[in-house]
Parts: sequence; structure tokens; C-alpha cells
Amino acid sequence: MKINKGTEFQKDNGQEKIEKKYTDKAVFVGLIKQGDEDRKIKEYLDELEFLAETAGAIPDKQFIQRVDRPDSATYIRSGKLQEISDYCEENDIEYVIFDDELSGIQQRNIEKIIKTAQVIDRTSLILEIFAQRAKTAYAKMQVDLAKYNYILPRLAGMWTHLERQRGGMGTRGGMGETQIEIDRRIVKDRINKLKEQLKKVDRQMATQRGNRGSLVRLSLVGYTNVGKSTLMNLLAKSDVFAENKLFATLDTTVRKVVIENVPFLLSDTVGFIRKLPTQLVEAFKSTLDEVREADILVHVVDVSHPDFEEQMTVVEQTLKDIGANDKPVFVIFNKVDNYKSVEYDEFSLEPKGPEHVTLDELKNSWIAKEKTPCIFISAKEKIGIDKLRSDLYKMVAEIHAGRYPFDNFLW
Ligand SMILES: Nc1nc2c(ncn2[C@@H]2O[C@H](COP(=O)(O)OP(=O)(O)OP(=O)(O)O)[C@@H](O)[C@H]2O)c(=O)[nH]1
Ligand SMILES: [Mg+2]
Repeated sequence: MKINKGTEFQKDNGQEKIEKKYTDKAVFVGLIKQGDEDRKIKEYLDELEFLAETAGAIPDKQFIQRVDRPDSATYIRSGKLQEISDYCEENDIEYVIFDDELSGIQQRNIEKIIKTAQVIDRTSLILEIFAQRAKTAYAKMQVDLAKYNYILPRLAGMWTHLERQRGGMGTRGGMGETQIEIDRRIVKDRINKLKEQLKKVDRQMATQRGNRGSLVRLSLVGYTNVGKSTLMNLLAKSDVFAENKLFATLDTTVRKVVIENVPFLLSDTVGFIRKLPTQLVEAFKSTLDEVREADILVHVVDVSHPDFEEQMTVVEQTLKDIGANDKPVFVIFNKVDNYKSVEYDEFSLEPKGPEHVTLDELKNSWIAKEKTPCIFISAKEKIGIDKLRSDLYKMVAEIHAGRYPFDNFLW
């Protein structure tokens, strides 16, 4: 992670410099609110760790606090903050990463206590990953737009923060106000410019989509890292970048696939995640046009993930947010090769938990019944792919026949 390189940290009196080793070590902070399960928080923080690793940080420790609701001034209580601050100082921690979006005020108050490490919230971490991963000019513009939208409401704080660091007595008041206004105008100008540029590209992309005629369109959607690109490569014999990191894919790729004699278009796009920053959803609207205009959504799920049901809910909610929830959905439960369950001891006093559900039980459970049509496969080990192809064929052929009655006549 490069967010922090080159920053010098100073103690309060502005004199004593704290020697800073760049360790890339990060600690994570989460809250257990009323009604939250402890296990869930652990999984959320594990996901946050995975995000940080994707950005280049080295996970070190998790801090969890039980509270009724987040503190509006400091997110967690100041005693806990002090404990984290001490830990960071003793262990050369570089980043303190919070599992929520912090308000400008919270960020500033926390920075007053944690002085030797950089305070990062979930939103800016995700923005950082998107920035690192954006390859095309189009993706870069979208990420920039999201970043400026994140910065805009926080500018005032950044200014006072700068002022405090400079010890700028007397510069507060009038001049500060003007500077904030100037900064705001610069950022707003950049936002407007980016929106204009994006609009131009959007128009080109809309024309491209229009030129593709009325071929049936399928869109792969799903949580990040579930295997969408791996599946795309398998079905379309394409070469989309896939790896075990979050947000490997940011742009949308469209490929033509032919099964038997029926052609269709398959698109692979950015994955979703819990608490996806609204700024990003907003900025990536056009990347997601492909999803909005699809005939069928293919919802890929990593069934080997302990939290796959919640991930499905997140995806369904995000689809609603982007206005793509009225389409037929085909659910693919992927990674069956990695599915593990713990054998349940019938004589155990412990109740049967989700970890005891075998794959066969899962296939017959409510989830498989409710999410029909669905299929269980492994894109990596190529399990269930013939059945997948024939299921896709049936679905696509039906729509295709309606659109190309002449083709139909020839069969
Ligand atoms: N065990 C197992 N691993 C898989 C399977 N399918 C994909 N993977 C692995 O899962 C990881 C993520 O795969 P991708 O295809 O990049 O996932 P994605 O959904 O496109 O991810 P993003 O683009 O980051 O949202 C890679 O390491 C794949 O090799 C599978 O069936 N079984
Ligand atoms: Mg991908």
C-alpha cells in the first residue's frame, strides 16, 4: 500500500520526530453492535484484512469493541482508541483500518489520538484498491470521480487539519474559509469535468451495445472473488484476468459464446462487496449498464465461503440499488470442490450448525429450492460444466427463438 509513503509523523509539540519504519503492518477495528453476532464481526474483519492484503498491507491484529452504536465523535470509545494507539506505537503499525465509513469529524478526532499510524476507513481502502487496479482510462476516470466525491464533504476537515499541523495561529477565520471554498471549487470542477468525459465514453459504449444487435445477453454478477472471470474464461475461451484477490476485474468484458447452434453474449464485470461505497456504485453506473440491459443475470456464488448466503443477499441488494432486480436470475453455486463440512456427531449436545451441512444436504435445502433455477459446479475443476452448458442452452434458446423466428424455422 502506498497511501502513506513519505508522510512524516510528529509528536504534538511539533519537535520530536518519531522514527518511522515502513512496515506496511495494519490493524483492524470493528464494532459489535446490538444484535450483531460475534462470529459475523470476525468474518467481516477477516474480509477487511483480505481487502487490506489486496492493497498491499500486512495484517497484524484485530480490535473489536462491543457498543450499542458507533460513537458520533470517535466511532469507538476513547479508552479503546488509546489502547490501539499504544499498540501501534510499540509495534510499528502503519495503518489503522476501520470497518466502516468514518465521518470527517470522526476521522479527525481519531487522528488526534492515533498519531503514529495512518487512519483509514473502509471506503478509502476500497477506493485505494480500485485505484490500484484500474487499468483502462475509463476505469481510472470512474475511480477518480468516486475519490473526489469522497473527498468533497471532507475538505473542511482537511484544511483545519493542515492548519493545525502548521500551528497556524491567526490564519484561522477568514482566510481558512476562503481556502476551503477554493478547494471545494477545484474539486467540484474536477468532478464536473470527469462527468463530462465519462458521458462521452458512455455514449460511445451505448452505441457499441446498440451495434451488437438483438443477440441474447447474459451477465455474470456476484460477490467479488467468487469465480466470475474463471467461468467467463471457461465458457468463452477468453483470457480475462482472474486471481485470488478482491476486485481483480473492474472493467466489463463482453464475449460471444456459442453453445450448440445458439449464439449469445456473455459479460463479466466488477464484483460486489458488503458496504460497497455509494460513491463507487454511482461512478460505476455505466460499467454496470451491461448488467442493467442483460436478458438473464447469472449470479455466481462461492458456495465454499462460510458467509455465502449473506454474500448472496448483498448481491441481490446491490442489483436492486442499480435497478437490475427485475430480471430472470440463474444461480451458479461455484467452488463445490472446495466445499467442506464438519461431520456432525448425532450424540453431541451441541446443536447442528451450518458447518455440519453436507453438499448433498445443501443441494436439497431450502436455499437450492428457493434459488431456482440453480446449479452446483466447480469452474476450476470443471465439475458440472456439461450440465451448465445445457442449462444455459435451454434458457438462451428460448429467448433466441422468440427474437429470431427465421432461425427457428431452419432448425
Ligand atoms: N477452488 C476453486 N477455486 C476457484 C473456482 N473458480 C474460481 N476459483 C478461484 O477463485 C479466485 C477468484 O476467481 P476470479 O475468477 O478472479 O473471481 P471473480 O469473481 O472474477 O473476482 P473479481 O473479479 O475479483 O470480483 C481465483 O483464485 C480462482 O482460481 C472453483 O471452482 N474452485
Ligand atoms: Mg473477475
